[in-house]
Amino acid sequence: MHDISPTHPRYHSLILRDKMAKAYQEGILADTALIAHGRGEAFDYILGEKTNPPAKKAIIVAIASLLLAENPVLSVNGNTAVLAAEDIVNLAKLIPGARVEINLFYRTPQRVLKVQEVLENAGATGVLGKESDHYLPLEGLEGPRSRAHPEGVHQADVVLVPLEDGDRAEALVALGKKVITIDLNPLSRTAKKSSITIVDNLVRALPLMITEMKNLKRCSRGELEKIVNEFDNDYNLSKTLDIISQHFKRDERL
Ligand code: PTJ
Repeated sequence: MHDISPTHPRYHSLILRDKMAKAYQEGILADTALIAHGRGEAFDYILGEKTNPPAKKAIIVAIASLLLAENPVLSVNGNTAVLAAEDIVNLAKLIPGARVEINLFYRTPQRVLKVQEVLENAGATGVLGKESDHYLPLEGLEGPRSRAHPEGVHQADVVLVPLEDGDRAEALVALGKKVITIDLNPLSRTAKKSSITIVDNLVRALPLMITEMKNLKRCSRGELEKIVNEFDNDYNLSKTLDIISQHFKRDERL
């Protein structure tokens, strides 16, 4: 761990980088995880490193959908486990019937075990997608990416997939599932294909989802359904792109 002063202007970003670098050395993360993180950092920078109104809107809709779900599943990869294992566990505990499932893009038995350990150290119980677990293939996908636990993603009606790859997000939507993603890149295929896209850093979005869960738990099913039915993901994404273009216009005037 590098000695980073809390007064450094990029303190929070540097702390996350250190966390990721350490987790990579420990074998929790894939080789390309740090590249994915760097791409996220770049988008976060131009989004102002804050949760913008379209992301707040998507968070509310995501929570309403998770509360309405019959079989909600939170899907976890290496980056999500390293950056937000506790938030994932706490969120899962607040959603009736929610399961947590490990789904790795670069799947190896060693990494599955390490991600499982990270989740269990954060308090997770009954984690699905373990190396010894049964799985069923998801239609439209091949190889390890097609793995889905029979009691998890395979039978889920609503799936939260932070940092998902485009093919998988598309396949899950094609199977009729409501796919919620958290992705800092509003132009990614995942962002475009998902049902509800939260364009925000998952380290900010997940705590806000927990807060929103506590607020929306008081709503009736009818009120939750209204929130979900009124949402237009394409329109919401276009609002995020407006924020990015405003960001560059503002900088032009400097
Ligand atoms: O652990 P594994 O094997 O499942 O691998 C996970 C990664 C993330 C390495 C893998 O899925 C991958 O290569 O992802 P991509 O295709 O690089 O996509 C990552 C997306 O997540 C990019 O669009 C980034 O902008 C975005 N991103 C990165 N960090 C964050 C993020 N979005 C939200 N919060 C972040 N902290």
